[in-house]
Amino acid sequence: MTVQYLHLAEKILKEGNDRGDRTGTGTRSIFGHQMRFDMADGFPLLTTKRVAFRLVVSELLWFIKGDTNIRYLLEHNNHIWDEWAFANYVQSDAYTGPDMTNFGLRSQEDESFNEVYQSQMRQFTDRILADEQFAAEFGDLGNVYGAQWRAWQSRQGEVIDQLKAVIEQIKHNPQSRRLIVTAWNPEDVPTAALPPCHVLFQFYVEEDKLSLQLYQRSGDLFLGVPFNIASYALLLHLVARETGLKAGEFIHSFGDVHIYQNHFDQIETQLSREVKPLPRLWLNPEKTSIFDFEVDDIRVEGYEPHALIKAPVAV
Ligand code: UFP
Repeated sequence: MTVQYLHLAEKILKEGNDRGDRTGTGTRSIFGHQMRFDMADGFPLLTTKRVAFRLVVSELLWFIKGDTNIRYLLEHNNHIWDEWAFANYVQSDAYTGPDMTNFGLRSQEDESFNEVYQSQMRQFTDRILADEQFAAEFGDLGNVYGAQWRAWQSRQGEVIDQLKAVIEQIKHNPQSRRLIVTAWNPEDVPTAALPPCHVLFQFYVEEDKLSLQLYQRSGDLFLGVPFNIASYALLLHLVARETGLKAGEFIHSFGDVHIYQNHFDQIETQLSREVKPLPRLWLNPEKTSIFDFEVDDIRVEGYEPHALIKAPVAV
């Protein structure tokens, strides 16, 4: 798995186009790529740097629950969606603190601004945890994955549970070519803070094996992609458990897959590291339904990666 990832990194560095991007950081990117990970080879968690699997788990369970409020994530000490909720908050009339315009880039470039930002952010997340009403107003991210997967609003005013429906279809109509969950809703795109990066996924059943293919429209190879691979591989395992099938392949298809200019050194560090064996996934054997899993029911065993590599996130 790590070899395919490093191969993609080399391909982007060698063949990619240097481009400006929405965040103002600049990337090197290619368009269109596919990786295939056979779950029989081990759980695809990158070994050339440590990936925070516990964050993958709580985020995925948050999606599966249909939750869209960052409060659940904060309760599990997961801060990966904080910036998006904070951005809504600082743009609202309720926010009266120091100017936070363009906080993502400024916090990376200006150390004194970064201190002010970190302090405002801490106050914000503390209040989400402590104050239920504040959380309801400013912790909710609206139409993000949880809502699209579990509570898609139809034109007729009905609510469609795509995840439940696709699981039913896998169980009762496994040869279907329509085993799809989509997060991309054109109606929401103009107003979404972050339109879905994982646009759509499809299942395929062959004998006793379940496979999953994801189409990711945009992938940050260093920070986002290792996380995304682990997340969808875990989703595949959970749906396989629920449907009584074996986890087969996770196929990862990309649109624009890129390396940010300020991640080049970190990628080079990874390329210089030796690949290690993949870990195994442990799922609590007492749980069968995907909707019953909690964070303690899921872990990886035998994960001994190289050390964490830090890098700025483009917001
Ligand atoms: N990104 C990922 N994976 C994710 C996620 C975001 O790689 O799961 F939510 C990256 C891709 C891109 C940026 O670098 O975040 C989103 O920006 P844009 O919407 O302009 O593609």
